[in-house]
Amino acid sequence: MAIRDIITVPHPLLKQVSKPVEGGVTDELRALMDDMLETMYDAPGIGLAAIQIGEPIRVIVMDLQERPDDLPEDAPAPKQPRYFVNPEIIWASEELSTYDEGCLSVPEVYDEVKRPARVRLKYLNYQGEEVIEECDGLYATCIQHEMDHLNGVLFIDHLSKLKRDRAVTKVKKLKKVA
Ligand code: K1U
Ligand code: ZN
Repeated sequence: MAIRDIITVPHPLLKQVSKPVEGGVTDELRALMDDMLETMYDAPGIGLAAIQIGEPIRVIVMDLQERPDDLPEDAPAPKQPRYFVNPEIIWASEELSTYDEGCLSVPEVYDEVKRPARVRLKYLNYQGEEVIEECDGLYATCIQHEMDHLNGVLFIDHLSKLKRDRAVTKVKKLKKVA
């Protein structure tokens, strides 16, 4: 496994639409998903799309780092990795929910985005099996944010032009001092 570099705005790849995975879930693809997960944990983040490490294919990893109620305060959250190959949203609720989103490709910028509160998903998992499931809460928010990445859309594209331009300028400045 390896930690890969995460690309940040205004990298042109972040605007690219990612291609579906052909030929199912192979060992090579699982190795890429392992790298993505390690990169996401290292960042740290709760989701990552393959395009964020420069791979324009429709693959997402996620771990919402939910803590069971009975877990001692000093214990780390148990790992609950999720893998999505060729994910599709097959239904979205009319009801919306708002979340203060962040993005590893737009570091240190957070803002509210309104999205459908519940979605039904279809995807292939780590074993290459087809899964259909409904989700809500942070899971629904995060999968929609990551699916936006697969379509070349960033959370700042849901904001005003003024806020978007400010976000890009802030990241450019951060990179200059790093
Ligand atoms: O860049 C990304 O796509 C990952 C992004 C996912 C996300 C966060 C919030 C709402 C929607 C999607 C992040 O993980 S940003 C970092 C973050 O949220 C976080 C980091 C450490 C602990 C907990 C959360
Ligand atoms: Zn993101």
